[in-house]
Amino acid sequence: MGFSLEDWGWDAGWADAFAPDAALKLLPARVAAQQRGLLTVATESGMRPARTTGAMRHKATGTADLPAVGDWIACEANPGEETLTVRRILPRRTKLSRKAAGETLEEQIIAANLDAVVIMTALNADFNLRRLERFLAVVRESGAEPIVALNKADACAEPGPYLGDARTAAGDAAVIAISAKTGDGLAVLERWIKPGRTVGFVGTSGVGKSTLVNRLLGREALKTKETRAGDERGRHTTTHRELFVLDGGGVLLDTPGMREMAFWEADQGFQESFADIETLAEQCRFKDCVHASEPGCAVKAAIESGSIPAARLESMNKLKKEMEFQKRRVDPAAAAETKRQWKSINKSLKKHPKYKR
Ligand SMILES: Nc1nc2c(ncn2[C@@H]2O[C@H](COP(=O)(O)OP(=O)(O)OP(=O)(O)O)[C@@H](O)[C@H]2O)c(=O)[nH]1
Ligand SMILES: [Mg+2]
Ligand SMILES: [Zn+2]
Repeated sequence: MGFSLEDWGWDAGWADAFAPDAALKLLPARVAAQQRGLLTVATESGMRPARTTGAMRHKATGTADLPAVGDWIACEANPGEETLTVRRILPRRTKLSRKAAGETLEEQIIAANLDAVVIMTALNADFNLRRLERFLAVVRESGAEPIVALNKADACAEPGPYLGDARTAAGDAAVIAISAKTGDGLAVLERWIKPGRTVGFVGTSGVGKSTLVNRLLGREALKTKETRAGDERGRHTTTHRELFVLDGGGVLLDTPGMREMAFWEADQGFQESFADIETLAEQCRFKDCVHASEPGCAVKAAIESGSIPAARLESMNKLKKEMEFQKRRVDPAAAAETKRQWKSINKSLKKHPKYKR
């Protein structure tokens, strides 16, 4: 098999970004996999191991300053050694992040430089609209295009209602029903998979991400495993993130199942995700309407008429609260500002004669 960086998504833009590193005789590479501290990177001369320096790790203020899967990096070759040393990360075009699981307040980069992200759920007990909304906001925030794929259509008697709900939540993002098992719907998905583009697959364990990546690759590159009978839960079969190059062009990223997609930063992605409600809110009588019990609330009216599901406003409020909580923890200035805003919202609400709680 021939090997070229173009297969891995290298283009004129990356070459420009790399120009200062080229002058220093560094080598361009893309992080294809990461297992603990060790990176596997694609270079002009094939796959090689790479590591960061102690100095780079010491200077890093968080994981965002260290290479992640999908990153383009500038490396130094060490005479007589296979392992490269990472010198610089080229500025990222997109960055898919979440808050690391658990109590720690740390950003976890899932992947860098994805052009599109397929949010997968299965058409069974795994389907969860709230989770889907959260994934959509996070993917939008990353800068990559979200696509919602409802997998296992072959095993679902009535996909219609799922599709309807998913379309309401997805807004302008594409929603498709597919079967990684039979191949149904994959032709549509292939619209996003093109030479020079990188597409990631995310979703909870057992939805069929690795089965789908195998099918698209046309070989069994990844292990897959049956879900538990009864609740359809997966067994966390995939344990690391890895990029794969397709014969026909395009790069795919398989990821381990993620149940949690806690926000790191998602202002922009959040607004895009709830654009329908945000637009309606412009017609509310009060500029600061929180769509609770204010008179002249256009959002409440839309809910009563059935054009917006009540659950959608609920999840919007819930996600907003979580996002603001997260922001306050990370940024004290934002904390003060949110407090000031809510104070004035509450004040104007209380001044209104019809306000009652
Ligand atoms: N009926 C049906 N089963 C599928 C389909 N896609 C995947 N499966 C099955 O679902 C199970 C889980 O598939 P995996 O590909 O391992 O799931 P995964 O999302 O990679 O799971 P993790 O690696 O744990 O995150 C396997 O038994 C697959 O054969 C499909 O379209 N239809
Ligand atoms: Mg898997
Ligand atoms: Zn309102």
